[in-house]
Amino acid sequence: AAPPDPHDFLAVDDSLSDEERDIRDTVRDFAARELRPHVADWFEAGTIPDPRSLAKAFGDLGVFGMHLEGYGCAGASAVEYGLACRELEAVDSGLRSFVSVQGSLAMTAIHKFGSEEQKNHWLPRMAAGEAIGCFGLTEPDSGSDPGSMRTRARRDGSDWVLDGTKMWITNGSIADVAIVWAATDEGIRGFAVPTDTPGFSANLVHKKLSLRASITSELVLDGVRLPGDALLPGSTGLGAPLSCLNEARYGIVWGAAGAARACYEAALEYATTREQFGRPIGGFQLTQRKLADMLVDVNQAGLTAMQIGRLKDQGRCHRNHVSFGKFACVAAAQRVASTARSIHGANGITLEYPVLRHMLNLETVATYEGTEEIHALSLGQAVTGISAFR
Ligand code: TGC
Ligand code: FAD
Repeated sequence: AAPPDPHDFLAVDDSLSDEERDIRDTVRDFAARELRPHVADWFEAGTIPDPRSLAKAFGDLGVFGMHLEGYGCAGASAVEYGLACRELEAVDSGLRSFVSVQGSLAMTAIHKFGSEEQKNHWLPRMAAGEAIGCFGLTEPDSGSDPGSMRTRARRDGSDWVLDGTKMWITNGSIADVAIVWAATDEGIRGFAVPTDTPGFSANLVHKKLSLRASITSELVLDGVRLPGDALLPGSTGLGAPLSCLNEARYGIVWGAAGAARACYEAALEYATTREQFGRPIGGFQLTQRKLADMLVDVNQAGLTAMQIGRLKDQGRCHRNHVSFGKFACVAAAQRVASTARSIHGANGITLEYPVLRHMLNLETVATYEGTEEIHALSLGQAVTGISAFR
């Protein structure tokens, strides 16, 4: 047998079909051309300077809602969508987040629970990147326990009136439509809220040290009056938003594998070119141990993502598989990013190299879409049958 390729040690990508390989390469080329040259500046600036153009570019690339069928969406397989997330997050978690929130959260909510009119109105424009969506579940006092939300929607004649505050909402300040989850007399329901509705406002979150190439906002709903048809009719109960989260968490499984790979690649390159004591630092036993540890984490994360993707394409992916992947791959990526940063010495703390940027971003990735602890408890429940939550 041929010796393993240091860049795909377990030859995971050998199992890709021609179509899957094409999507991987198309997104990888786009990311190398359009994203990687700018992302350190965006991170330093703490924003995406021209999010409308970026949305249009993602729309042209075909990654918004690419796993959805119809309404201008590509109808791609789960593995194809995963590969796109992997290649985007290899550049920056914030860029994968942009795609996750648009496609896996906002568009998925409309696709799963919206009326035919809502789907026709929003999805083609969102797929094309001409309209931007956000997904408001978290509140200042309601994060891991979204069932405790205080945002209320009450009926007033045929209208609905929404009051409350959502917090930490990706793309909230630039969205055309906010998918807002609110408690009603009938339980938790979802609403498609056009962001120009009177009473709706969004405030940027400043001073983030993580996910800086991403826009994060507070949403304020102050007597927002909506016509009856703003309700997503199929959304009933907390299971509705949680089922959208499964889709975004699935993308994170792959994305984290991408961030891990990018940090390992950077460390391997650095270790073989940086010299101290008259030899490459990659020749020292301690550095080789670090590279071996990273190699294992990167390949195990890649395999985990691929297996969960194959299960999903076979219709066999349970939400506990997704929790397994989010828990395992994000933790692996955090270990790899931290080790990669150490191999880079002082250079590792700058934005000239990607490693600390990834390491900081991964703090968010470990927090959103269910914290590490929440997924650990979901796995504990899955194997014991006992819930530790309540
Ligand atoms: P629990 O009683 O367990 O469940 C309530 C109902 O929901 C159902 N369910 C799910 N359905 C689909 N998928 C899932 N993953 C589901 N988990 C639960 C469940 O069967 C039940 O249905 P029914 O019909 O019996 O009523 O609910 P709980 O209140 O005890 O909470 C469970 C817990 C803690 C696992 C859940 O609340 C949770 O996942 N918390 C974490 C919250 C979270 O992940 N928030 C993310 C906000 S969005 C975000 O972060 C976007 S960042 C995106 C980016 O930028 O990439
Ligand atoms: P808390 O729930 O208060 O948790 C604090 C700590 O307590 C954590 O360590 C947690 O694991 C632990 N904890 C809580 N409950 C338990 C328990 N039962 N057992 C053990 N430990 C526990 N939300 C959206 O709705 N839409 C978005 O677009 C979005 N984008 C985000 C973007 C960024 C940059 C960030 C940072 C967050 C975003 N979020 C978004 C919010 C995110 O989903 C929440 O931050 C996350 O769900 C955790 O909630 P919390 O921050 O309130 O932490």
